[in-house]
Amino acid sequence: MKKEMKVGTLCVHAGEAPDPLYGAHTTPLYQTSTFVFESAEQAAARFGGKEGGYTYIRVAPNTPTHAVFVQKMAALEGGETGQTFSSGMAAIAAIALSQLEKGDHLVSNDVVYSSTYSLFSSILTKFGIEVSFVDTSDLEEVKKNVKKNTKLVFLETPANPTMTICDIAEISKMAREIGALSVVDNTFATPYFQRPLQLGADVVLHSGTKYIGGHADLLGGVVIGRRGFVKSMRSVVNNMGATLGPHEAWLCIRGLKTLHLRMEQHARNAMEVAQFLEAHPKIEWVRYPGLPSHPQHEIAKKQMSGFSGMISFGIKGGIEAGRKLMNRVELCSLAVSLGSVDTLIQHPASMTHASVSREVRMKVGITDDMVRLSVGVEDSEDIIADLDQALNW
Ligand code: LCS
Repeated sequence: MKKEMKVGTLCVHAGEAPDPLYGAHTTPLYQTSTFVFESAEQAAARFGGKEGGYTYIRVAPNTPTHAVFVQKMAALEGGETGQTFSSGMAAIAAIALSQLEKGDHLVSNDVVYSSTYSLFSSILTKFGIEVSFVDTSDLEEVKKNVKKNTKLVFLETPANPTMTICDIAEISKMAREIGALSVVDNTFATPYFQRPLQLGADVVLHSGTKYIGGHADLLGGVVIGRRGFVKSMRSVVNNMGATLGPHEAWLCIRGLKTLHLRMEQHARNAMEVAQFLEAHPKIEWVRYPGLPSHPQHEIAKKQMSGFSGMISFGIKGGIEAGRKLMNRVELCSLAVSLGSVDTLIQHPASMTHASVSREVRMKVGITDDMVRLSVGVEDSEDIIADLDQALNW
């Protein structure tokens, strides 16, 4: 595919070609666990790494369906190649396990998805890896915390659930200077609004469960980076077994075909909902990167071409009032996950981030009054009307 194709065209076409066997227009779903070889010699060449191609579903590049998903994502992120996983967490675990060893130091955002926090704070540390959770929105803090043995700098921006933004270009530069790898969890923004590799990051990853799949019907993950980096993950990929199912890979391809359309609508709706909430007398505060009131609005404008569909806000009356709101919504679903076509509402302190201690939550700003909205692609008037009636007590 020509380099200069626009993003919408890439969403629809990148990585795909008519099936050479029967001419099927859409990418076939290779629902198979194993592959038949033409000869014992060919099998030996494939397993010996002398010939590319497919062997067994757990072994990269898994199946031709997975390969198309990787190519589409690589085109969208502007990266060389990648690897799919059974979940976003599997993708993060594989990056950490393949790049870090005993005595290495990891710098991470202090606000990250709760399982990322647990993986870093409770699991990696068991293997002698040192972890520092840092307010990465403050470049001085990052500078103060990187050390000689820092091997990996992990950024989640916008961060789940505070929507804190950090400067990908500046921090990637700092990481490069000390020989550390910069990794960005781009789940909230998607490559439609933010392309970390173009900003200087080494690796980008997604929970494919969210905007990539887009319809709340699958679990998946994907990592994009340079060929050498992806190769360096291969042993962990092939032996850990956190393999994406072929059907999920196929659903991700289908989801990506409309990523550009969905993201435009998510962002347009989120801006309208954020403005509605900011003006509402029962709302204490709103965090949406597109609002001038967001503390890192300027950085967001610099590195994002749009502000996606995630909002967090505090309600007057704290958690009791928040519960009342969540119990009163009718159109919005009270559910975790995010990035689906339908609007989801949840309470981070008692739901997504309940596994993070209250002390840590308070320190990093995951307050008890915080409600998180994943704004869907419905008509914005209807989402706002639902929130308005739910707040009317
Ligand atoms: N990264 C981010 C930023 C996430 O929000 C999540 C999941 C993950 C990684 C992990 O992805 P998974 O393994 O679930 O595919 N976030 C969730 C959330 O906020 N609610 O439920 C899941």
